[in-house]
Amino acid sequence: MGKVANYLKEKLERGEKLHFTLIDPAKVDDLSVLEKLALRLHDAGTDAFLVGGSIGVSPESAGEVSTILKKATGLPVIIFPGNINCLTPKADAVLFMVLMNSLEPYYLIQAQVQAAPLVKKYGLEPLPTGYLVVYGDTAVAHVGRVQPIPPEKPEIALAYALAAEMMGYRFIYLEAGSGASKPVPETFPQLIKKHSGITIIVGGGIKSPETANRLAKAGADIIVTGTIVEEDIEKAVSIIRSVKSL
Ligand code: 1GP
Repeated sequence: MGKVANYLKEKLERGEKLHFTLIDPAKVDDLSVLEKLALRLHDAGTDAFLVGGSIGVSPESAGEVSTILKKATGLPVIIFPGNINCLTPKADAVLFMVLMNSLEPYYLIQAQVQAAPLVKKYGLEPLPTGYLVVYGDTAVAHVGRVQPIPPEKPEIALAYALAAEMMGYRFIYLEAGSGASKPVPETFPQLIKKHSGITIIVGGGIKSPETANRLAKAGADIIVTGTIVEEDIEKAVSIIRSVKSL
């Protein structure tokens, strides 16, 4: 197991709930403020940074952002790839993902085939992840040609999570979509936690400590927030603190 996987595993085994901060390089207008922002998030207790986005990320911008985050905080920087253009040797690891409910072969296998030689060349640690996009009305759903999961059918999400686990993925990422109007239903992590041992990441549309806490208590092991960092840093800090206090 690689360094980042070990870091996460040790924390999870201690019973900690984890928080990841997502930084989309396409939305960083001013790199000079990023260091201060990163320190603030680090001091609040975020456990790692995800770097990536669906649209407009270049390897250069992902590299610049990763370098600043790593240097400022020493926390792991994990690429969260919208596509292969997000890959950079400046990060530590990559969520090596399959968009499980995509209808598009590119997101099921071809992107991974394109990415694999680069991941190896860059020395990025792959974190095998099943990625499940729940709602149909978000950028990631549009770009990824997603077949949405009916919110009142947690058993479908469970079936995907079990398939992910049986195929050897270490993580299932339940995604509402960045900036989604609502987070994923709590019943999804609840049912998956009850019936499988896979590590559950939940993100998208989380804008309050209460929502983050509810999802973590329902079974999410790792909470991801992105948009709130851009919109309201104080709120982002309070979300991180509340997750880390569980
Ligand atoms: C998106 O899950 C992440 O991929 C975070 O979503 O930007 O809505 O916090 P938000």
